[in-house]
Amino acid sequence: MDGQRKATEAILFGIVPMGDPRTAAECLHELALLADTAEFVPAGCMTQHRRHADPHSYFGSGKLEELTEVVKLAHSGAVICDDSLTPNQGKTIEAAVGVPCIDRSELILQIFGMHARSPQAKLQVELAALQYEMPRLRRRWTHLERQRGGIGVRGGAGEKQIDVDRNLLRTRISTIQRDLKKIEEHKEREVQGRPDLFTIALVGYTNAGKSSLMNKLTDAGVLAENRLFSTLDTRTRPWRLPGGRTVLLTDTVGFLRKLPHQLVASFHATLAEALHADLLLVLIDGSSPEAADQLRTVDEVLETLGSNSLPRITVLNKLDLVAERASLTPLWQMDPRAVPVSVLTGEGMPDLFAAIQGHLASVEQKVELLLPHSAGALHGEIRAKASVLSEFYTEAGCLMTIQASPALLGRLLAEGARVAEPGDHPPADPET
Ligand SMILES: Nc1nc2c(ncn2[C@@H]2O[C@H](COP(=O)(O)OP(=O)(O)OP(=O)(O)O)[C@@H](O)[C@H]2O)c(=O)[nH]1
Ligand SMILES: [Mg+2]
Repeated sequence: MDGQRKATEAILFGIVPMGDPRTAAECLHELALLADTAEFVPAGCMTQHRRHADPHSYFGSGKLEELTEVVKLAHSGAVICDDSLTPNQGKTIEAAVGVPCIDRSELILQIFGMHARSPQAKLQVELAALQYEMPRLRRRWTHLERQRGGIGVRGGAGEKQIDVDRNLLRTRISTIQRDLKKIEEHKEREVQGRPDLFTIALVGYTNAGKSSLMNKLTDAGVLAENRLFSTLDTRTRPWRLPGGRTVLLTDTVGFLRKLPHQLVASFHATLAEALHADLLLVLIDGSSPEAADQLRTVDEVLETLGSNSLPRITVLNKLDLVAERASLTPLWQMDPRAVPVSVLTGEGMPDLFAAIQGHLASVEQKVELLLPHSAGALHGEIRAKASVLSEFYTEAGCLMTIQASPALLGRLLAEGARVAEPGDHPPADPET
């Protein structure tokens, strides 16, 4: 990032439901975080109580005049809207306030653009940005022509240029879609080639602590910081559960209220990869006043992705910042089995492990196997992939009581293990 660049001061604005008792700053708190992450300096907040946005100007005309006054007084360089604006609304607002108007989608796209690292994430962000740009080309050009009006630009040049630009965008969009398809096919093969380990995906609201939990449980060393959308890439690492068994843990991009649909669409493959999981850990910042809204948003996004029927454990993180446990009551009403933890202090982690083990016990089968000496090579694999509840060596081989997925059991039986029979047990010692 250019250290010389002076951050632009921006006035934040948005519509709130009639009767919402919160202050403008409280209502726009998340937008302020987004603006800050995108390196704007939030310099003021303005809200209007309305049932619906004005289709032409978003705010009503009186309120828009007020916003214009504030922009002038504060010498702000931009205004940032809490919602996605239609191209027409954006144009009307810019004409009134006289500085660039950035809407929520554009802001989120900028942040994704700043944080994208892998070729896949970069392409996904570019695709979403181009799709966002397409219907707005006209606005950009009328804007440019107005700015350059005094220096002899002939009328209508923009119109032709819009057609040229639109064609360029279409070509670029199809190239990106083709490149992404190749990357996705490659990743799909990678996922299919994974060993048959139980897979847990960390999903949830952005900044809830997913990457911090991943780092705590594995040696992933992924970036975890107090910014929105630090993680844009899916990363999968083995995690040795207490007891020695290994599962796979996947960290991925966070969710957010009013996420631009272009982004959800273009990150669909990344999210779908994460959602190839056997269990979801849904992380929420339990200390946030908006935790219940965060949980609802995560539900909505999972539903959009067709993944709301996957088994899940809700995790209420940042318990160290929760002053009164009673404040978690609304969340427990939404999910009575939600587990409160603090990834930072470790509080509640044993409860989370117990909840995961409990889930495993409910979906896996418990059997006693005899592993004959001839199939001894399977021993290491069983220890890594299944929960071993007891183990006993006899003359015929190793008697193991294990808990494993039906798929793994099927394979073990096909490769030489067999279900133990009463005769496999050594006779009881008459002395005892
Ligand atoms: N106080 C407190 N802070 C935490 C805890 N867990 C994580 N954090 C902090 O919360 C911030 C966000 O953590 P991340 O792990 O990056 O969150 P994430 O869910 O991966 O976020 P994105 O990748 O941006 O969606 C970081 O500053 C962490 O240090 C916790 O239990 N308590
Ligand atoms: Mg993260």
